[in-house]
Amino acid sequence: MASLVARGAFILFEGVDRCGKTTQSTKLVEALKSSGVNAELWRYPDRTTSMGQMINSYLQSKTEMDDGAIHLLFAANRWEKRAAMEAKLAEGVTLVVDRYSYSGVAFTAAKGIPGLDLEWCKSPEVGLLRPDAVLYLNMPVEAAAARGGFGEERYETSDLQKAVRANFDKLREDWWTIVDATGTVDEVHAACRAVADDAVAKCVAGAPYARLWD
Ligand code: NYM
Repeated sequence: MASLVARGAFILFEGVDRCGKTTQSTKLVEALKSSGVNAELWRYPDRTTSMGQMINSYLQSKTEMDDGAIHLLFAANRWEKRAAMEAKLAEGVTLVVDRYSYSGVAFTAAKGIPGLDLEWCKSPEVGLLRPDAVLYLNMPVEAAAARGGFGEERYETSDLQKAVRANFDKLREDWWTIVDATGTVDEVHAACRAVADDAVAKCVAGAPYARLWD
């Protein structure tokens, strides 16, 4: 049985490319810290590890890789950080995370490779720590693309992003918070801050850990 312990909160940002995740996650960490919450910003893929460097090289189209193999590598990049993540939370550090397993599933399944459907994509993620709160920055792909266009990396095309968005719609769970990401930076931040404060308070009061996809 999961024990009730005071711990940090795991707060996750998800959404299509260019929806504002990096701006909002950075701003949220600054805001939490300035109100005395011990918080850190993490992101996936974590490109600093040797697996992360392989992922980085794939995303930059410097290497090719089988679609199933790169999917498992993205998942393995979360597994290799799992113990460190859990240790941080147990120390009372709140982790604001920019992308996680939901991106992993939404992106690979968007490729439409026979056999690599949502269920297949979820399986290597099962058992990873489940976030305490998901802030899904909801933005139509056209609005995201209008923010300066997609970049040079693999996956940064409107068609793929539309399929990713449709997959996020299928993955959404009722405990997620859907934030209208078309608002101003401050409006979006205020919505995210309220959810984060609530998650932090619940975890300080003692909250069990949950696992994907329970
Ligand atoms: N991505 C990200 C995946 O395909 N699978 C994953 O598990 C994760 C975490 O990598 N286009 C994709 C989504 C992005 C790209 O992310 C890199 P970012 O946030 O642009 O660094």
